[in-house]
Amino acid sequence: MKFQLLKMFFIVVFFFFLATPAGAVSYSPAAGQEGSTAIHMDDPAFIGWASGYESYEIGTDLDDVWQTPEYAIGKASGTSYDIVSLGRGGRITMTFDPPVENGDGWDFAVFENSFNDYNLELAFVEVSSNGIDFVRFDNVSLTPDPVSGYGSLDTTSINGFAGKFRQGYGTPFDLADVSEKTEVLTGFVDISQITYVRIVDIIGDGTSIDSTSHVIYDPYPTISSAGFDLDAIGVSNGAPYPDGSVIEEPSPLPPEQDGDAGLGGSSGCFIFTIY
Ligand SMILES: [Ca+2]
Ligand SMILES: [Ca+2]
Ligand SMILES: [Ca+2]
Repeated sequence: MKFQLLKMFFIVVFFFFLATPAGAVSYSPAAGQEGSTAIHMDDPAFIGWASGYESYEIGTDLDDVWQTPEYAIGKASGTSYDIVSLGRGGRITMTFDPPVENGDGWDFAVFENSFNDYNLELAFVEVSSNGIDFVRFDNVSLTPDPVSGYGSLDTTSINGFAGKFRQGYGTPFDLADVSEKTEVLTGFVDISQITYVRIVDIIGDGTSIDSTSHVIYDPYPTISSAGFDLDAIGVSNGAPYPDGSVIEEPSPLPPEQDGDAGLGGSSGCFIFTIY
């Protein structure tokens, strides 16, 4: 009898853990799905687009045909070709005249050219009001394993990166999310007049980490147009997220690896690992 009770107890415990997966964190799903924060390029909230660029630093594995930064100026095209590729590990700084302002809600949205909802190339997003001091949006990647060049990402496992959604749909960013960063609090970055947005390609082979020290995976290796493909950056200066969208940021679990990678979790405090 005692043994039966014990057995029952362990069965209950087993199913409890089965029903409560360790990584029960879910971010905005793909464009078109319920709860998605994806913003369509024809959304009336857009009042302007990037007006220029500077500091186009080309990464590796990038053919000449994809190296035209002018394709990222102006309205999003939603196509595969009206883009500038960054190359593996490349970056570009887009400029804004007039500046992007921190209004109520999301303030700008970044468009990539992915032709589906899962073969997604990711980039860090950084903003500046003087072109010298940049602050990066916090980001989370809970993708558990390396992803091949034609592999898939789960949109609900990534947050705070450009490139979350397929072509024609922008990933929105709210400048209020960086309002507590040191660069902003000390006045080096003024989120009421952002004139530079820098897009930094993430090399998804396991060498990049997110704000909470998780390893970031994205399709790797890719060739000829490697890296993030920027179609456009649209400006709203504050607009509501789509009805019913999931905008609160769930607290990710700290990374499972041990060691000295840094502090994580929901503290908002993190340490960059120097390689
Ligand atoms: Ca805002
Ligand atoms: Ca690419
Ligand atoms: Ca474009």
